[in-house]
Amino acid sequence: MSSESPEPVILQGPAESRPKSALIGCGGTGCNIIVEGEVKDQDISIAISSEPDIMKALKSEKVLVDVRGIEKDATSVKKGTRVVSNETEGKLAEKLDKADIAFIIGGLGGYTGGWGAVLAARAASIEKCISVCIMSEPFSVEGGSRKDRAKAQFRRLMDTADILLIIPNDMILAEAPNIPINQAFRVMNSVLALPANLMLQNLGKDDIRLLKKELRGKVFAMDIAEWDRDNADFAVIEKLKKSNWLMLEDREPSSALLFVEGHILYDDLIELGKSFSRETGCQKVFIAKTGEREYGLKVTAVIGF
Ligand SMILES: Nc1nc2c(ncn2[C@@H]2O[C@H](COP(=O)(O)OP(=O)(O)OP(=O)(O)O)[C@@H](O)[C@H]2O)c(=O)[nH]1
Ligand SMILES: [Mg+2]
Repeated sequence: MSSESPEPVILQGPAESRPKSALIGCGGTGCNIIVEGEVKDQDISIAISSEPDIMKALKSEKVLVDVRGIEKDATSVKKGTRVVSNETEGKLAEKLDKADIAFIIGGLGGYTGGWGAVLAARAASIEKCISVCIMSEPFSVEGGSRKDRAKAQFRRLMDTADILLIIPNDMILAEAPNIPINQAFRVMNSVLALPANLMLQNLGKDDIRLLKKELRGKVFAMDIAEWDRDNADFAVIEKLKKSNWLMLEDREPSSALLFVEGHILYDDLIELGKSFSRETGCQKVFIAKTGEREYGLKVTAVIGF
Protein backbone atom coordinates (compact mmCIF):
# COMPACT_ATOMS: atom_id res chain seq x y z
CA MET A 1 0.00 0.00 0.00
CA SER A 2 1.44 3.38 -0.97
CA SER A 3 2.02 5.91 1.77
CA GLU A 4 1.08 8.86 -0.43
CA SER A 5 -2.68 9.09 -0.68
CA PRO A 6 -4.26 11.54 -3.11
CA GLU A 7 -5.69 14.78 -1.75
CA PRO A 8 -9.50 14.75 -1.65
CA VAL A 9 -11.51 17.61 -3.15
CA ILE A 10 -13.75 19.49 -0.73
CA LEU A 11 -16.83 20.64 -2.63
CA GLN A 12 -17.91 24.27 -2.39
CA GLY A 13 -21.65 23.97 -1.91
CA PRO A 14 -24.51 26.00 -3.38
CA ALA A 15 -23.98 29.32 -1.56
CA GLU A 16 -22.30 31.11 -4.50
CA SER A 17 -24.19 29.54 -7.39
CA ARG A 18 -27.15 27.29 -6.89
CA PRO A 19 -27.90 24.97 -9.82
CA LYS A 20 -31.39 24.90 -11.30
CA SER A 21 -32.69 21.41 -10.63
CA ALA A 22 -35.35 19.00 -11.85
CA LEU A 23 -36.78 15.79 -10.46
CA ILE A 24 -38.09 13.34 -13.03
CA GLY A 25 -40.12 10.60 -11.33
CA CYS A 26 -40.47 7.61 -13.63
CA GLY A 27 -43.19 4.91 -13.44
CA GLY A 28 -44.85 3.64 -10.26
CA THR A 29 -41.89 4.17 -7.96
CA GLY A 30 -40.98 7.59 -9.37
CA CYS A 31 -44.56 8.89 -9.21
CA ASN A 32 -44.93 7.66 -5.63
CA ILE A 33 -41.77 9.54 -4.70
CA ILE A 34 -43.29 12.71 -6.17
CA VAL A 35 -46.61 12.16 -4.34
CA GLU A 36 -44.82 11.50 -1.05
CA GLY A 37 -42.72 14.66 -1.44
CA GLU A 38 -39.55 12.71 -0.66
CA VAL A 39 -37.29 14.99 -2.69
CA LYS A 40 -37.17 18.52 -1.35
CA ASP A 41 -36.23 21.84 -2.95
CA GLN A 42 -36.05 20.89 -6.63
CA ASP A 43 -37.16 23.66 -8.99
CA ILE A 44 -39.10 21.47 -11.40
CA SER A 45 -40.94 18.15 -10.88
CA ILE A 46 -41.89 16.00 -13.84
CA ALA A 47 -43.78 12.70 -13.69
CA ILE A 48 -43.66 10.03 -16.40
CA SER A 49 -46.47 7.52 -16.19
CA SER A 50 -48.64 5.30 -18.33
CA GLU A 51 -51.53 5.49 -15.86
CA PRO A 52 -53.88 8.46 -16.42
CA ASP A 53 -55.50 8.06 -12.97
CA ILE A 54 -52.17 8.40 -11.19
CA MET A 55 -51.33 11.41 -13.32
CA LYS A 56 -54.59 13.17 -12.44
CA ALA A 57 -53.69 13.21 -8.76
CA LEU A 58 -50.23 14.70 -9.34
CA LYS A 59 -49.47 18.41 -9.11
CA SER A 60 -46.18 18.15 -11.02
CA GLU A 61 -45.51 18.52 -14.73
CA LYS A 62 -46.67 15.37 -16.52
CA VAL A 63 -45.68 13.26 -19.47
CA LEU A 64 -48.20 10.51 -20.19
CA VAL A 65 -46.74 7.62 -22.15
CA ASP A 66 -47.88 4.41 -23.72
CA VAL A 67 -46.49 1.30 -21.98
CA ARG A 68 -45.33 -0.53 -25.12
CA GLY A 69 -44.43 2.60 -27.06
CA ILE A 70 -41.96 3.72 -24.44
CA GLU A 71 -39.99 0.47 -24.64
CA LYS A 72 -39.84 0.75 -28.41
CA ASP A 73 -38.70 4.38 -28.19
CA ALA A 74 -36.06 3.67 -25.57
CA THR A 75 -34.59 0.68 -27.40
CA SER A 76 -34.68 2.07 -30.93
CA VAL A 77 -32.56 5.20 -30.58
CA LYS A 78 -28.98 4.78 -31.67
CA LYS A 79 -26.21 5.27 -29.14
CA GLY A 80 -24.83 8.79 -29.15
CA THR A 81 -27.66 10.44 -31.14
CA ARG A 82 -27.88 14.00 -29.85
CA VAL A 83 -31.20 15.04 -31.35
CA VAL A 84 -34.75 14.43 -30.14
CA SER A 85 -35.81 11.04 -31.53
CA ASN A 86 -39.38 10.67 -30.25
CA GLU A 87 -42.30 12.60 -28.79
CA THR A 88 -41.58 11.65 -25.14
CA GLU A 89 -37.99 12.89 -25.33
CA GLY A 90 -39.21 16.10 -26.92
CA LYS A 91 -41.76 16.75 -24.16
CA LEU A 92 -39.22 15.97 -21.43
CA ALA A 93 -36.56 18.17 -23.00
CA GLU A 94 -39.02 21.09 -23.15
CA LYS A 95 -40.12 20.66 -19.53
CA LEU A 96 -36.51 20.60 -18.30
CA ASP A 97 -36.50 24.32 -19.07
CA LYS A 98 -32.75 24.97 -18.82
CA ALA A 99 -32.22 22.97 -15.63
CA ASP A 100 -28.55 22.35 -14.78
CA ILE A 101 -29.12 19.00 -13.13
CA ALA A 102 -31.89 16.40 -13.32
CA PHE A 103 -32.47 13.67 -10.77
CA ILE A 104 -34.15 10.81 -12.58
CA ILE A 105 -35.67 8.32 -10.16
CA GLY A 106 -37.54 5.07 -10.72
CA GLY A 107 -37.47 1.30 -10.45
CA LEU A 108 -35.73 -0.94 -12.95
CA GLY A 109 -37.59 -4.00 -14.20
CA GLY A 110 -41.03 -2.62 -15.14
CA TYR A 111 -41.80 -0.60 -18.26
CA THR A 112 -42.48 3.05 -17.58
CA GLY A 113 -39.89 3.39 -14.82
CA GLY A 114 -36.84 1.89 -16.50
CA TRP A 115 -37.54 2.88 -20.09
CA GLY A 116 -38.84 6.27 -19.01
CA ALA A 117 -35.55 6.88 -17.20
CA VAL A 118 -33.64 6.08 -20.41
CA LEU A 119 -35.64 8.69 -22.33
CA ALA A 120 -35.33 11.18 -19.48
CA ALA A 121 -31.54 10.77 -19.43
CA ARG A 122 -31.49 11.29 -23.19
CA ALA A 123 -33.64 14.41 -22.91
CA ALA A 124 -31.27 15.77 -20.26
CA SER A 125 -28.26 15.07 -22.43
CA ILE A 126 -29.87 16.84 -25.40
CA GLU A 127 -30.53 19.84 -23.14
CA LYS A 128 -26.96 19.74 -21.76
CA CYS A 129 -28.43 19.13 -18.32
CA ILE A 130 -26.46 16.79 -16.04
CA SER A 131 -28.38 13.58 -15.38
CA VAL A 132 -28.16 11.71 -12.11
CA CYS A 133 -30.17 8.49 -12.40
CA ILE A 134 -31.09 6.82 -9.14
CA MET A 135 -32.72 3.48 -9.82
CA SER A 136 -33.86 0.60 -7.66
CA GLU A 137 -33.04 -2.95 -8.67
CA PRO A 138 -35.90 -5.48 -8.34
CA PHE A 139 -36.08 -7.76 -5.30
CA SER A 140 -34.28 -11.08 -5.89
CA VAL A 141 -37.60 -12.86 -5.38
CA GLU A 142 -39.16 -11.03 -8.34
CA GLY A 143 -39.29 -13.12 -11.49
CA GLY A 144 -36.85 -13.66 -14.33
CA SER A 145 -38.46 -11.43 -16.95
CA ARG A 146 -38.26 -8.45 -14.59
CA LYS A 147 -34.62 -9.19 -13.98
CA ASP A 148 -33.87 -9.45 -17.70
CA ARG A 149 -35.67 -6.20 -18.38
CA ALA A 150 -33.84 -4.52 -15.50
CA LYS A 151 -30.53 -5.62 -17.05
CA ALA A 152 -31.48 -4.29 -20.48
CA GLN A 153 -32.55 -0.97 -18.97
CA PHE A 154 -29.37 -0.79 -16.92
CA ARG A 155 -27.25 -1.21 -20.07
CA ARG A 156 -29.13 1.58 -21.85
CA LEU A 157 -28.72 3.84 -18.85
CA MET A 158 -24.99 3.13 -18.76
CA ASP A 159 -24.82 4.69 -22.23
CA THR A 160 -27.00 7.71 -21.49
CA ALA A 161 -26.88 8.77 -17.84
CA ASP A 162 -24.03 10.94 -16.57
CA ILE A 163 -24.17 9.41 -13.11
CA LEU A 164 -25.95 6.10 -12.52
CA LEU A 165 -26.64 5.01 -8.97
CA ILE A 166 -28.20 1.58 -8.41
CA ILE A 167 -29.87 0.72 -5.13
CA PRO A 168 -31.02 -2.90 -4.66
CA ASN A 169 -34.50 -3.35 -3.17
CA ASP A 170 -32.98 -6.30 -1.28
CA MET A 171 -31.07 -3.79 0.83
CA ILE A 172 -34.29 -2.91 2.65
CA LEU A 173 -35.23 -6.53 3.33
CA ALA A 174 -31.74 -7.23 4.61
CA GLU A 175 -31.95 -4.32 7.05
CA ALA A 176 -35.55 -5.00 8.12
CA PRO A 177 -36.56 -8.56 7.11
CA ASN A 178 -40.08 -8.52 8.61
CA ILE A 179 -41.30 -5.26 7.19
CA PRO A 180 -44.55 -5.46 5.13
CA ILE A 181 -44.09 -4.79 1.42
CA ASN A 182 -45.91 -1.43 1.24
CA GLN A 183 -43.85 -0.17 4.14
CA ALA A 184 -40.70 -1.53 2.49
CA PHE A 185 -41.54 0.50 -0.62
CA ARG A 186 -41.99 3.62 1.48
CA VAL A 187 -38.60 3.11 3.15
CA MET A 188 -37.02 2.36 -0.21
CA ASN A 189 -38.47 5.57 -1.63
CA SER A 190 -36.77 7.64 1.04
CA VAL A 191 -33.51 5.77 0.38
CA LEU A 192 -33.80 6.56 -3.34
CA ALA A 193 -34.51 10.22 -2.57
CA LEU A 194 -31.61 10.54 -0.13
CA PRO A 195 -28.74 11.04 -2.61
CA ALA A 196 -30.86 13.53 -4.58
CA ASN A 197 -31.57 15.50 -1.42
CA LEU A 198 -27.92 15.47 -0.37
CA MET A 199 -26.82 16.71 -3.79
CA LEU A 200 -29.55 19.37 -3.91
CA GLN A 201 -28.54 20.73 -0.52
CA ASN A 202 -24.79 20.48 -0.82
CA LEU A 203 -23.61 21.01 -4.39
CA GLY A 204 -23.07 24.24 -6.28
CA LYS A 205 -22.94 24.74 -10.05
CA ASP A 206 -19.15 24.37 -10.18
CA ASP A 207 -19.36 21.21 -8.09
CA ILE A 208 -21.79 19.49 -10.44
CA ARG A 209 -19.68 20.45 -13.45
CA LEU A 210 -16.63 18.96 -11.76
CA LEU A 211 -18.50 15.81 -10.75
CA LYS A 212 -19.85 15.32 -14.26
CA LYS A 213 -16.33 15.53 -15.64
CA GLU A 214 -14.83 13.23 -13.01
CA LEU A 215 -17.62 10.73 -12.39
CA ARG A 216 -19.29 10.21 -15.76
CA GLY A 217 -19.70 6.65 -16.98
CA LYS A 218 -19.29 4.95 -13.63
CA VAL A 219 -21.88 2.88 -11.81
CA PHE A 220 -22.42 3.89 -8.21
CA ALA A 221 -23.51 2.14 -5.04
CA MET A 222 -24.46 3.77 -1.76
CA ASP A 223 -24.30 3.06 1.95
CA ILE A 224 -24.38 5.03 5.18
CA ALA A 225 -22.01 4.66 8.13
CA GLU A 226 -22.63 6.30 11.47
CA TRP A 227 -20.61 6.40 14.69
CA ASP A 228 -21.49 8.31 17.85
CA ARG A 229 -18.38 7.77 19.97
CA ASP A 230 -14.65 8.49 19.83
CA ASN A 231 -12.47 7.82 16.79
CA ALA A 232 -15.47 8.24 14.54
CA ASP A 233 -13.30 8.87 11.45
CA PHE A 234 -11.67 5.48 11.86
CA ALA A 235 -14.95 3.74 12.75
CA VAL A 236 -16.98 5.02 9.79
CA ILE A 237 -14.31 3.99 7.30
CA GLU A 238 -14.14 0.51 8.86
CA LYS A 239 -17.93 0.26 8.57
CA LEU A 240 -17.88 1.32 4.92
CA LYS A 241 -15.12 -1.19 4.18
CA LYS A 242 -17.32 -3.97 5.55
CA SER A 243 -20.52 -2.80 3.81
CA ASN A 244 -22.43 -5.55 1.99
CA TRP A 245 -23.73 -2.96 -0.45
CA LEU A 246 -20.38 -1.46 -1.38
CA MET A 247 -18.35 -4.70 -1.34
CA LEU A 248 -15.08 -2.79 -0.96
CA GLU A 249 -13.27 -5.92 0.18
CA ASP A 250 -13.79 -7.48 -3.27
CA ARG A 251 -13.38 -4.52 -5.58
CA GLU A 252 -11.47 -1.27 -5.77
CA PRO A 253 -13.58 1.85 -6.19
CA SER A 254 -12.52 4.42 -8.78
CA SER A 255 -14.24 7.38 -7.19
CA ALA A 256 -16.16 8.37 -4.10
CA LEU A 257 -18.51 11.12 -3.10
CA LEU A 258 -18.67 11.35 0.69
CA PHE A 259 -21.37 13.41 2.38
CA VAL A 260 -20.12 14.04 5.89
CA GLU A 261 -22.25 15.17 8.82
CA GLY A 262 -20.48 16.03 12.02
CA HIS A 263 -18.50 18.56 13.99
CA ILE A 264 -15.40 18.32 11.82
CA LEU A 265 -12.95 20.94 10.61
CA TYR A 266 -11.55 21.39 7.13
CA ASP A 267 -8.19 19.73 7.87
CA ASP A 268 -9.92 16.74 9.43
CA LEU A 269 -12.16 16.38 6.37
CA ILE A 270 -8.99 16.23 4.26
CA GLU A 271 -7.57 13.57 6.60
CA LEU A 272 -10.80 11.57 6.42
CA GLY A 273 -10.65 11.63 2.61
CA LYS A 274 -7.00 10.56 2.63
CA SER A 275 -7.69 7.68 5.03
CA PHE A 276 -10.57 6.57 2.83
CA SER A 277 -8.23 6.54 -0.19
CA ARG A 278 -5.55 4.67 1.73
CA GLU A 279 -7.95 2.05 3.08
CA THR A 280 -9.89 1.38 -0.12
CA GLY A 281 -7.48 2.24 -2.93
CA CYS A 282 -9.91 4.87 -4.23
CA GLN A 283 -7.98 7.55 -6.14
CA LYS A 284 -10.64 10.25 -6.50
CA VAL A 285 -12.48 11.38 -3.40
CA PHE A 286 -14.93 14.30 -3.26
CA ILE A 287 -16.26 15.46 0.08
CA ALA A 288 -19.29 17.56 0.92
CA LYS A 289 -19.82 18.71 4.49
CA THR A 290 -23.56 18.41 5.06
CA GLY A 291 -24.17 19.63 8.58
CA GLU A 292 -23.26 19.53 12.22
CA ARG A 293 -23.89 16.89 14.86
CA GLU A 294 -22.86 16.89 18.47
CA TYR A 295 -21.17 13.49 18.64
CA GLY A 296 -19.41 11.41 16.05
CA LEU A 297 -19.89 11.29 12.31
CA LYS A 298 -22.39 10.16 9.74
CA VAL A 299 -21.05 9.50 6.27
CA THR A 300 -23.26 8.78 3.28
CA ALA A 301 -20.93 7.25 0.72
CA VAL A 302 -21.75 7.20 -2.98
CA ILE A 303 -19.05 5.01 -4.47
CA GLY A 304 -18.25 4.57 -8.16
CA PHE A 305 -16.79 1.50 -9.84
N1 LIG B 1 -39.35 1.54 -3.94
C1 LIG B 1 -40.49 1.28 -4.55
N2 LIG B 1 -40.58 0.23 -5.37
C2 LIG B 1 -41.76 0.00 -5.96
C3 LIG B 1 -42.88 0.84 -5.77
N3 LIG B 1 -43.90 0.33 -6.52
C4 LIG B 1 -43.40 -0.77 -7.15
N4 LIG B 1 -42.12 -0.98 -6.82
C5 LIG B 1 -41.15 -2.00 -7.29
O1 LIG B 1 -40.36 -1.32 -8.30
C6 LIG B 1 -40.16 -2.10 -9.45
C7 LIG B 1 -40.69 -1.40 -10.67
O2 LIG B 1 -42.06 -1.17 -10.53
P1 LIG B 1 -42.72 0.24 -10.85
O3 LIG B 1 -42.03 1.29 -10.09
O4 LIG B 1 -44.18 0.11 -10.70
O5 LIG B 1 -42.30 0.47 -12.34
P2 LIG B 1 -43.19 0.61 -13.59
O6 LIG B 1 -42.25 0.90 -14.67
O7 LIG B 1 -44.34 1.51 -13.33
O8 LIG B 1 -43.65 -0.87 -13.74
P3 LIG B 1 -44.90 -1.44 -14.48
O9 LIG B 1 -46.06 -0.99 -13.63
O10 LIG B 1 -44.61 -2.92 -14.39
O11 LIG B 1 -44.85 -0.87 -15.84
C8 LIG B 1 -40.78 -3.42 -9.13
O12 LIG B 1 -39.72 -4.26 -8.79
C9 LIG B 1 -41.72 -3.20 -7.94
O13 LIG B 1 -41.70 -4.28 -7.07
C10 LIG B 1 -42.73 1.96 -4.89
O14 LIG B 1 -43.59 2.79 -4.66
N5 LIG B 1 -41.49 2.12 -4.32
MG1 LIG C 1 -46.04 0.21 -11.96
